[in-house]
Amino acid sequence: STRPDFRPFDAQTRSFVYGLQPRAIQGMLDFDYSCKRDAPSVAAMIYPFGGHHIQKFYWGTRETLLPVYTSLEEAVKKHPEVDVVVNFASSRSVYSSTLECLRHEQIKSIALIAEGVPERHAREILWLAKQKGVLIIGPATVGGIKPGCFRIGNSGGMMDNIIASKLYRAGSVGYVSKSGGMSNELNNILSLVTNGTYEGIAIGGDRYPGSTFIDHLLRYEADPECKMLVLLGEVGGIEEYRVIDAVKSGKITKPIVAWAIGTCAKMFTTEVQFGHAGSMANSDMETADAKNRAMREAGFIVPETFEELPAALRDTYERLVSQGAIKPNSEVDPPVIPMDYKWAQELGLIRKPAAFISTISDERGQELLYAGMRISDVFKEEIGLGGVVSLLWFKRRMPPWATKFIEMVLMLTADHGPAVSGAMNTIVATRAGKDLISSLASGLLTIGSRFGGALDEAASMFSNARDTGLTPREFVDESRKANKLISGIGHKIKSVNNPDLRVELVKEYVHKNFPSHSLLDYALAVEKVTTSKKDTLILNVDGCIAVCFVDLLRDSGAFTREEADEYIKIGTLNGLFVLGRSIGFIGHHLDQKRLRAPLYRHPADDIFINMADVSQPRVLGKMQ
Ligand code: Q5B
Repeated sequence: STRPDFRPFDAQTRSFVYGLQPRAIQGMLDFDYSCKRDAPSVAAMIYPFGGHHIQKFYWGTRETLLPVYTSLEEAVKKHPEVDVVVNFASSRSVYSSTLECLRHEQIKSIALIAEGVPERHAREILWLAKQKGVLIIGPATVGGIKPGCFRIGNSGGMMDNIIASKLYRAGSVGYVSKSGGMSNELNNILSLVTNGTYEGIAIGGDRYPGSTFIDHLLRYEADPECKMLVLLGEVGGIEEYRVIDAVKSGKITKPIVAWAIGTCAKMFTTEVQFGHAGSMANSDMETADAKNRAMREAGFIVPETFEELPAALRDTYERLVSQGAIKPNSEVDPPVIPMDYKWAQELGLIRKPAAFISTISDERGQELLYAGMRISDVFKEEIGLGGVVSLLWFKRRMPPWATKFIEMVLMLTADHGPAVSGAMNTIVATRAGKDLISSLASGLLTIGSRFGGALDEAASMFSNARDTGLTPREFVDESRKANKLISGIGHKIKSVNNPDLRVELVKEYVHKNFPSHSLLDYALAVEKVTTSKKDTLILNVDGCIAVCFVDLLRDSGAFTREEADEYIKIGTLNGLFVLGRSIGFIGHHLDQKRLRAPLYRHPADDIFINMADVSQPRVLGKMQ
């Protein structure tokens, strides 16, 4: 890099962000855009898990893509211009990831955001970085900001704060503090009483920061663009005294305004540990009062109270302007950065119609809700699978006899052997090597008007016939005249003489438990007519469940008549067979897998192949 050592960040600085931190990165890119940078300051993210991929970010009003690498190794090869790492690794992994950064010569500055880094690790990092001439900022810091150039992570706060503190363009004041929060306060004060921040670094509150006050103040001293220094120290430690020595020895000559926070510590009868790990006075000279006194004596500009700090800054700044040392630039407006949708919504500035409406379940709160019922109550009240179906399908709790009926239906329809269409398809798909979901779907897709999917039509045919006053015989005759099979009637193998016991069980349950079963009675009367013609034309399992469900919907007291009719109209009842039979199809899939069943090929002698009636293709035009 062509940057001088005292200026680690400029408008060309490019960085890696270690860790998946999309919000922080978006903040950095928004800052860059407000500074009118040519290119985003983040070149890539490093995230060892989840594979190499790309992520999308806003660049002003448009979007841009950033790569995510799984190793720093790969990232440095691809981006030789990057010399800064903003390391968001946790306290557990910050040590190893920082050592990895230090192995790459091109990395010249590393900001460590993690809090709670073991002091031993911090000291080792610090020692190694010194050997290699790498600047470490942190740990336990938001980082710092170089207005108009570069923002470390979340430094400077939200974009409205950045704009209000004019951080999109450089001022003349370089500051150093421990706390990120106080840095924001300084940015604000400096924008009000001076031409603003030139660079601000929060070194972090730990006892062993990677760089200290003096490191940054010496940089500012060397940087001709920085005209005035600010030191915001605090109770605890002796770092301020190193700055005092530098001022006394003439290493620092630029005007320096300073304040040590924590003067209130003397109001407590015992030693007080403030927010930062290092902010406790272990001797008299570590108190804020002693530091303020010593700094004042050394020629720093130190106000009497923190409240007077802005006035001291203003006086110093105005003096430098009047001396011609600072020549304030004319203000430029930053480009408008669109507000994030979520933020605007939180502020109540915008509204948007929802693309979906959903009314059956809600997982957003502390507890999952099924139609308003807490999942813990689902179990406390033992509503069973039938109760869950009644909540999620019908959005209400049905009486126990009705939810038990739903469970009975699911159990009865769970399987009917391997020979039925759906089971066959499942088995063939499984044997062709398909997975569980594909094999299940293959079976489910056979459910139709002839097999298993006759419930809805049976419900509507029988109820319409009965509601319009047709006698069972008239219904059968009219259907025949219309050339229409009655849904819910007929079975391939079951008959009057070989009754379907499933149907018998349903009838028995309904007779015993339902308040009324008028449509079942009607359907049984229809069955009498159809079986007198052919004994396989029984009320089959689909038909029996369907008519009983109509009785349930109409007479359980849980639905209005309109609601009951609506459920029949929108097609609800085939869902019972689909849900129940899924159990069996999954069973068939697992069975075939367990059996290691090979690919199935249907025997050719079982297929009558006859192409005698295939017409010859017509020849169009002349054949050569
Ligand atoms: N005829 C079920 O047909 C079947 C008639 C009818 C008036 C009818 C047929 C049918 C309606 C659909 C239905 C659900 C295809 C069935 C199920 C689940 C299952 C399956 C399992 C399980 C059977 C012979 C003569 C002909 C026809 C007349 C037939 N059905 N008349 N209304 N509904 N039913 N499906 O045996 O004069 O000789 O020409 O479509 O309810 O899927 O276990 O297998 O749990 O998995 O092949 O139980 O009834 O009879 O078509 O040769 O007809 O009866 O017009 O008269 P078949 P066909 P004709 S339960």
